Amino acid sequence: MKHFILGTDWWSDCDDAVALRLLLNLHKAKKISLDAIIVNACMEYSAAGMDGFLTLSGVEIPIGIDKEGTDFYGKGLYQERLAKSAKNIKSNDDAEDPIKLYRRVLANSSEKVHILEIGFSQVLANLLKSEADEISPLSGVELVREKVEQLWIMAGKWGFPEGAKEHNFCNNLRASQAAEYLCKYWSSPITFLGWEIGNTVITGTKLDHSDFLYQAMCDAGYPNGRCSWDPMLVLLGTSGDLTAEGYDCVYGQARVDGENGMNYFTESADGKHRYVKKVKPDEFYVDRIDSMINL
Ligand SMILES: [Ca+2]
Repeated sequence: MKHFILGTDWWSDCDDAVALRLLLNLHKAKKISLDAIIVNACMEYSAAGMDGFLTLSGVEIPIGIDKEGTDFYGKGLYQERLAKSAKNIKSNDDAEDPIKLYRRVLANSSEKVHILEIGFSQVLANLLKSEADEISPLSGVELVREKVEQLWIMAGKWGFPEGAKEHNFCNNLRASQAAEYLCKYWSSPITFLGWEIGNTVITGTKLDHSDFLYQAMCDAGYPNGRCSWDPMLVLLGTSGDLTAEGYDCVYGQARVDGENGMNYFTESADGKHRYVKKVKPDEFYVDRIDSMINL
């Protein structure tokens, strides 16, 4: 069984919640193992809201949070209601340090782990910068090289020769600088799923109105479904089969300008990075996701 760690901004948009539902359904069906969740943006109810979502879903998974991640543009709208259902975590102080949690899960894993990232890049960049400690004698770069099979990340806009800007890379200077560092120094293969992939794929329209995921989407301001950037990334990463999931890809080297968040891509057949392109009509991805997110 493949093992995964999820990084999420769990912030202003609810496609993270749709993605988490899909991932938890796979976890509960024992098709994958979700070993930790790292929240990389932070407002009062972030960690408790995540714990509430997990509690309502009937699972317990370690949660880490970057408590310094308070400076992103936007605000969380659906976390406060979810926090009322929290069982283990009542405030952000009850959640684990995100770097220690990453290091512990990676160090203790007997096989390589996949990382799914559907938020900002600063925790992953800080993981790379981490030094040997009581958890592992390996540095962050070494730990990622030895224990991470692949990073799957929803970020960037790809296929634009002059470069492009996307939220997860350019929300603020910290996000942009971290993304630049990640593209330069991340030591496993990276698959990017860009803004252009999920923007026209609207999911969540068939949820039962008594479902707490539907309530979260309403709280976020999207009662009629939402773009599927994050659930598409989670589905692709957990499957790992690009052809079966309706994608082609381009290999090369991604780069982000840390000053402004612009992303660029240099194609090369032996590149460690790749971005995906859709080869099916949007209805294909809509039907796949909507069939996998019921409670
Ligand atoms: Ca997100």
